[in-house]
Amino acid sequence: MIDLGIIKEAKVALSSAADERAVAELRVKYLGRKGLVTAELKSVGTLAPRERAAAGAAANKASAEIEAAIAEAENRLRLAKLEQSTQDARLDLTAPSDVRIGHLHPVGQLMDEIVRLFWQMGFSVADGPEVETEWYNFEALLVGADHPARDMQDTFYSTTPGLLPRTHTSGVQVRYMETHEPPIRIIAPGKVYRNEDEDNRHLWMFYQVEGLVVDKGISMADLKGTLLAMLKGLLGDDIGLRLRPNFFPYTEPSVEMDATCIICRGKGCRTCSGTGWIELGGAGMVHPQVLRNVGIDPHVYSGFAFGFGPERIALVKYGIDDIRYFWRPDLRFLEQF
Ligand code: FA5
Repeated sequence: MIDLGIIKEAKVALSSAADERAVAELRVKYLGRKGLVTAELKSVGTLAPRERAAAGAAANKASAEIEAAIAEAENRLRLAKLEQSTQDARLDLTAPSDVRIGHLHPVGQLMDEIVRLFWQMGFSVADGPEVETEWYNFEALLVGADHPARDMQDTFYSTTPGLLPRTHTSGVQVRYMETHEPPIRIIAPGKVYRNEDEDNRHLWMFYQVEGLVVDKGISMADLKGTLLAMLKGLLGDDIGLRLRPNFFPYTEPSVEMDATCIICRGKGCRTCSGTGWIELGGAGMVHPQVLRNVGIDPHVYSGFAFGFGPERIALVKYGIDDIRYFWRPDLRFLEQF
């Protein structure tokens, strides 16, 4: 008959086994081919018949209990291993690191400044789709398919008829007026796309900020005051501003706004093509027909609109001579802002 002390001894040894190897050795010692319990099982056959049943049952019980103790030991070791690996993988927030902290892109910083400035003047921000319909990009702004003004902006066309990457943000004016009653006072910042050859002042993808004010009694003086407030707020009081007559089909009269070239201080250089001025945007009084098209009575309401390029303002603000720097992934440039 098996000595019950063997079970006890095996359980104690298994409960303190330090690793998988120790458990495997204990399995061999008790349950292996020449193991202590195996020997007892084998010896059952040599016993007197009346002793065999009890001795066999005792040896089987010992085998099952030691098997269970082995499984328990293996489980305990597996959990300890898992615990250790999660400890090892824990993130040490105090460990020294050479991670470089990023910041907003210079054009993004300027956009935030522009939005804040207009917010202070009571404007809210409107949005429109970058893939625009020809209707909102052109027709609703009185630029029909055969209108010569289609050539004013080099357009990318898409393979889907009637849709294009917008060439300017002016379509947002129409979208907004269709769904809102005057008084209206919004800006609409966003990306625009033109089929342009890039040079030091031209990009094929750039930002514009559209502005629109519609109310009773709005005049050219309000437009001029708003543009001057914006440019002085962004560029400082010593920047010279020039408004000169221009043409846009959707504004009448129309103006172009220029700022003194900061590189040459008005003397004329490569950046300003020798003129001393940098074109920042276009503007004008909203054409009465544009108002009529969206159901606003031009006898009751009038409005002004403008659209300018923040990258061009950034050129003047930071004294940079090439607009292409902004969208090149060159950290030596971008880290300066
Ligand atoms: C327009 O896009 C008109 N929609 C502006 C407008 C709005 C007029 C509302 C009247 C009423 P223009 O094509 O001139 O106009 O572009 C406006 C400004 O976008 C330019 O003055 C310039 O600042 C910027 N811009 C134009 N083309 C580029 C370009 N290729 N790269 C960078 N900036 C550009």
